Amino acid sequence: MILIAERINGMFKDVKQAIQEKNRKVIQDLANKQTDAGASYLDVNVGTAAADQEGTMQWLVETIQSAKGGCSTPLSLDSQKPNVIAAGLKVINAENGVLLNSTPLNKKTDEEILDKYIEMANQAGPKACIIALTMDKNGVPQDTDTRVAIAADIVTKAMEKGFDAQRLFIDPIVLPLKVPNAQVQPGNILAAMDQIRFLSDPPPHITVGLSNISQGAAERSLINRVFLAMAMSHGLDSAIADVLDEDLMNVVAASDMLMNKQIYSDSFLKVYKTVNK
Ligand code: THG
Repeated sequence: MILIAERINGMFKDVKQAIQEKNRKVIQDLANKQTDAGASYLDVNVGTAAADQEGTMQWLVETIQSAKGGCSTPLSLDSQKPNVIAAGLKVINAENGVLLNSTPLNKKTDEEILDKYIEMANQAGPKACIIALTMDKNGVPQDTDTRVAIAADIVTKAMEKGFDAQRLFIDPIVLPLKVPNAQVQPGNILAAMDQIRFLSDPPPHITVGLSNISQGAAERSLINRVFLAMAMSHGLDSAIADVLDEDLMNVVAASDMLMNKQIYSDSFLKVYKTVNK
């Protein structure tokens, strides 16, 4: 499972405050803690903390990279603005890879946005990957078929540009459950995953913003981890998630084992932690 750690996001109060006060320690502690917990990537999202999003993205990237011990966990630059991603890429060390998160297929104000992300990924090196949302100029689809149709257009566009599907993460977009009429969405998303995994061979990766599903809800961790287990059986091989939630990480380990991705042993939880360090 490719885990993208969610905590360095200006949406969180402590991170927002750290950005405003230029408090490097808060950010560096989160980078180190999430790395120790087994993160494959650290998501970096400036949120709404500062007017200067480009400068904030650069400050976050530089702060993380200069963490004690030199944090070398690859970053996931998270913005729907190509200029903010480009700013981050200017100062990043992408040797170990980088994720460009997250572009829609197209936007009313930017028909070519996916092309721009593909171009930036190509410039960032052969290990650079993209997370593309099943979203277009009409917004976020609510049904299975539109999600799959947009995913197909994303895969087609990548192929036309010679961008390997294995460098592509498709995100069918998880919305909060606690919204009127939203309870049909998890089922629609799972059904979309069943089709997205067969759009190409080898297939694109499939990822989601897992914590979206429980925003505003009770029993958040329980909802997150049950949906994660369900989604993993429908082809999810990546998630932007709270890697500091140990119960969630145990579900990842057990699901990988049940999906035959990790060999069974009585100590499979311990082994998973060691292997993914
Ligand atoms: N897809 C992709 N990228 C994404 C998302 C996605 N990036 C951002 C987001 N969605 C995933 N990350 C988070 C991070 C935090 C929360 C949800 C998703 C979250 N935050 C608390 C809240 O809103 O209740 C913050 C509260 C606090 O300050 O503690 O739930 O879908 N590609």
